[in-house]
Amino acid sequence: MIDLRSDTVTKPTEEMRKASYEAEVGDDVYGEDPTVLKLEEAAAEILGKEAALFVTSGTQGNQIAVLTHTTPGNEILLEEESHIFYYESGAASAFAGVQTRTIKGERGAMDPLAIAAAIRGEDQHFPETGLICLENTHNRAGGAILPLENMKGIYEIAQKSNIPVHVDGARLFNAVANAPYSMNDFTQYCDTVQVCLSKGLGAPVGSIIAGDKDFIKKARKWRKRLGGGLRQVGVIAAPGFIALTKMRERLSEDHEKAIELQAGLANTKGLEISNTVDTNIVVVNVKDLNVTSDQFVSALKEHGILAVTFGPTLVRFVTHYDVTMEQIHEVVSTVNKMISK
Ligand code: TLP
Repeated sequence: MIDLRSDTVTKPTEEMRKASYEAEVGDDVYGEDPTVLKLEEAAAEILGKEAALFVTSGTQGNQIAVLTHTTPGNEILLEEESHIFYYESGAASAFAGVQTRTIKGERGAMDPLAIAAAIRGEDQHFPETGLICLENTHNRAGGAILPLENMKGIYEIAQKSNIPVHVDGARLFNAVANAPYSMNDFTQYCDTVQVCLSKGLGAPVGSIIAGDKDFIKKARKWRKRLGGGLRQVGVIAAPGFIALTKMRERLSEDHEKAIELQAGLANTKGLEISNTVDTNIVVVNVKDLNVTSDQFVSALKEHGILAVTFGPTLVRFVTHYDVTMEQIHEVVSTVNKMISK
């Protein structure tokens, strides 16, 4: 099987497995796991924030951020197809008791003026706007990189109203790899950020949230409340450290594979590429084949290729460390044969 369902499917490298075996560990709830402390310190530095916290997943990191920044009854602003709104099982309302207000984006980017208009004024009828969430790269916008200017515009508006900005940066390293900007360029325009170690970076488990010391102190308590205070967790922080320090440089290879896949599939009769490929995601529209995305995904599976549905006629392919350029070529030729049958 060639698995292009997500960049979450990568298996830990030999070096990661070895690091896990050899990791120095301690009880992290007591703050005594040296491997976790090393990871958190390195992450804070790389993300340009005062402090960082190792959490179990991207979803947990985002939800801890929502919980830490808001109080029940607040309203949070987020893009209408953002992961926090679309794919986190309603967690923000279930846990934080906040109301979500979505704003339509253009390739994932919300207009700062729309944000300004959505911020609530002083009125007893209104909820308070407690948080603005951005997503970079934007998953459902096909891995689109949020322009730095857009982040800046939103952050300036947020600051004027004293509203924190959280970035779901599950794939922010992909943005850095393909944009003429550094990590700090991006993270200067947010108060807190979540990055996944277990996507393009290849770690088996884990995410990082980062922000100022006060935020991380409160976030640590929310992590504990959610049952995310782990013990000798250096065994998973060790592969996370390798992901963070050694796997960022190669993300552009995944982007090259995505461009190659897009070019190959664009030449396939009946398929239409529905996104501009900025990073490692290719979204294909199969409507001209008169099939649904479910039917197309099932047919792909019979031919040894895994992808996911992304809408009634949309199919998502994600490139990653565990798929080679040769396999990308194989996918293109298999899809061509499959369609021309
Ligand atoms: N995304 C997954 C699925 O949940 C859809 C995927 O295969 O793309 N933020 C963003 C932008 C994400 O894409 C994801 C995962 C998360 C957060 C959540 O991360 P995990 O899966 O670690 O909870």
